[in-house]
Amino acid sequence: MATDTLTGPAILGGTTKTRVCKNFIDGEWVESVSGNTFEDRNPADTREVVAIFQRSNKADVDAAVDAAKRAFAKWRLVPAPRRAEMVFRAAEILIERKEDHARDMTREMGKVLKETRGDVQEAIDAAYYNAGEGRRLFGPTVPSELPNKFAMAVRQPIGVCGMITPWNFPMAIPSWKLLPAIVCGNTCIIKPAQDTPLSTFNLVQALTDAGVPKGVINIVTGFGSEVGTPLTEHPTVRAISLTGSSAVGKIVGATAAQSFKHCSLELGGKNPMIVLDDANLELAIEGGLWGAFGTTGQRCTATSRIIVQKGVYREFIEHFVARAKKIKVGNGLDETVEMGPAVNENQLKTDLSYIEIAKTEGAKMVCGGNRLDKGEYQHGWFLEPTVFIDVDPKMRIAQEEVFGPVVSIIPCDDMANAIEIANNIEYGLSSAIYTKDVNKAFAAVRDLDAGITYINAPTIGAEVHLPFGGVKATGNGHREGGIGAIDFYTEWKAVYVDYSDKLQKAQIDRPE
Ligand code: UN1
Repeated sequence: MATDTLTGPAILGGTTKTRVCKNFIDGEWVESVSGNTFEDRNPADTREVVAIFQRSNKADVDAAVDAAKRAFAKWRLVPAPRRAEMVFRAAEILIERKEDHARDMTREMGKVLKETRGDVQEAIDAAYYNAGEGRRLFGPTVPSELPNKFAMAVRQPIGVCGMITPWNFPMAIPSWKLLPAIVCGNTCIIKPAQDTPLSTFNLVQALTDAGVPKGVINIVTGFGSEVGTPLTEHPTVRAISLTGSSAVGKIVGATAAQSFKHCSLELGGKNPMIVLDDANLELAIEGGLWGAFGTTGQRCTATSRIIVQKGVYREFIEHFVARAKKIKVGNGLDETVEMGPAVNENQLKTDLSYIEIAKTEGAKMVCGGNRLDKGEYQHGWFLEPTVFIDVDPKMRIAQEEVFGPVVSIIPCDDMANAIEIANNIEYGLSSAIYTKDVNKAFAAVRDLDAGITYINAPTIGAEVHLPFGGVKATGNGHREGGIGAIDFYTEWKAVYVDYSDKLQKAQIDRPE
């Protein structure tokens, strides 16, 4: 395969040559200071190099931060509605390029085309939502306790922000971070996951084509220790937003605290779906299959525990397993395929090791469990949809995040027992309950210890205008999406205007 050096990623039209994508710093496509690169390979067929990216280090991060700092001086003064108009235009551009970007994404991370179209759509949704926020950015105006005095609070940008994003939603998650950040007047450096930088390039290209000026968004590609660490340590960077594992979140949080950065951590999940005896069983089965095996189980929100009440337990398993066995696994570019590969060899190894752990613990495997590596599968990282039943909630397979197409089915006695099992876990991102009883549904909303609860729908499928995030080891109290992101990317400034023409003393000048 011939290799060509492009000034930027070829975003439209096919090319037979391997793309070489440079870093994007100060509006220019530049090579890494070290000159080193790495390959982005297709997990469905590792013979294909999707693109080559710069293997960057601290020197590249420093250059990007300098550019972002210079750009901030001007960008913060652009009126927010004008900044937002650029984001709106980017949404329109992404609509035109949706199919190309979805295909790039399927090639770089494996999920099926329907889902990668959904990922691009999520970025479009985020763009429309945040474009609207440019005309709001509301703050409170309150009566002063003193006469002839005006009191209000305004939102101000923070400054230079760093984003570290994962491979599972390679355009949606960068959009959740970049779009509110720039509408609020910040400038950014993004380090996309090394498995999926191309989708971030495609998003940033749309924003650049929509008029976002140079230096406002910079991309530095590479590995966590070489790019993520210097970005998190850099004193000029005032906010860090990470979506990743809880283990990495602990390190990023501790590092960011050293220079008092705003820090938003969106971490792991072990999301429960409860099925009560009175549930619409067909709906619950369909939802469970989508929640567990959609995106090859590689969502923070994936349904990884299905807690089923005893009265319907056997029937649920019988139909769920029969359907799971029929899921068509393969290359996501084939429209008939329902589940793509694991993103890379390491993830596949993790999945397989958890399958072994579960077997050793005594969980009963009734579906899947094997790597697929023959015939059409021989060049990819494919795994069968895997189901364990009769799982004890204390087993590691029921406690730890796998991030693969592996689901544990756990029996429960009643609603109280189901909630106890659901909550007795380190994480708290998403949760779901299937029941026709409105009283039980609302009690579950109150009692499930998670940032998201679905009634009669699986644990996946959050929309961009509501808060996204979780409790306990899933995060540190911030939310993405909706107004939560605006809160994260702004600093409040309280403003008092005294028009009395005399010194007035708050808390002291009071009528007796
Ligand atoms: C993630 O898995 O990190 O709610 C994000 C969902 C998607 C986003 C998932 N809209 O499943």
